[in-house]
Amino acid sequence: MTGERVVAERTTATTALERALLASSMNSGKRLRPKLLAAAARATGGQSTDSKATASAEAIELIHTYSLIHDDLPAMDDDDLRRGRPTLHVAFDEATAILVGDGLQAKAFELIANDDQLSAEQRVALVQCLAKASGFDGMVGGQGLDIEATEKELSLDELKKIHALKTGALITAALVMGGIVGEASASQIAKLRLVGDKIGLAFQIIDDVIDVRSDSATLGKTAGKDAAAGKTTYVALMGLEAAESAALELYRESLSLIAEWDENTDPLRELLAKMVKRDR
Ligand code: GRG
Repeated sequence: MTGERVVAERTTATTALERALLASSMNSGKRLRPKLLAAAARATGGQSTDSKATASAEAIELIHTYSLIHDDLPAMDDDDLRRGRPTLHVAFDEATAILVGDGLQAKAFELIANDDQLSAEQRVALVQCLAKASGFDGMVGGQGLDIEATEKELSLDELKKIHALKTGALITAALVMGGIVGEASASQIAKLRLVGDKIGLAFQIIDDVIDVRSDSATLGKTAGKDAAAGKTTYVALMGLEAAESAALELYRESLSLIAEWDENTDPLRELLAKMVKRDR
């Protein structure tokens, strides 16, 4: 899905930047955020909304992909393996990786602004939601706190705050954006936001669990990285089993928020389950 359209706009990848863009889009990512967005659009707008979700779904995956490319840079997490392949700055170089990330971010907002399947009001609301969730009040803010917290002992509340911003904000945005596409009511949007907050936290806790339990080949990224880098994790604070139970409890709470919603919500329910029952 994502990236192919961005790449297809270019007939040939002639420059290093275009080749790196192509490489960044051909990956084994789980496409979780676009799937969540599409599922929330279906849950609130029914099947007829499916095609309307395409551009916003692509846009949020572009933001996520940019964040991973920049997170892997030597100045941040300094990693050489992502989605089972060498990270972009290793395969190409740092300048190219920075530029691909910058370009993907701008492209995300262009896709939404140009989406003629949606009203002007919907496009503005989507841009507002995605910009807030990915910027200083969301993912970028969380990444900043995370960098500051390295080698410091954090409390559970401090850890939750970092992850609510760094990981959770974009997951919540995916659900709210789906609601905007599906023309959800204010009360449905409020529920989607709560579902996102709970499942975003559960997703991050499970990330810490599988980081300990799994290996680099299964994860497609370096296993055990956070603990080795002196970062506080849920597993370190709570223990493996308690962390897993906490994630499952958050998952159940998220499901109960949408228990009364009709069968158009089934794809969303299935996705929420996959977010906590996973090995990569
Ligand atoms: C560089 C501004 C900036 C932010 C980086 C996303 C992020 C913030 C850092 C990634 C570090 C990390 C491993 C966070 C844990 C949760 C997470 C976002 C995992 C990656 O998401 P998945 O599992 O990845 O959906 P795929 O590859 O499947 O798309």
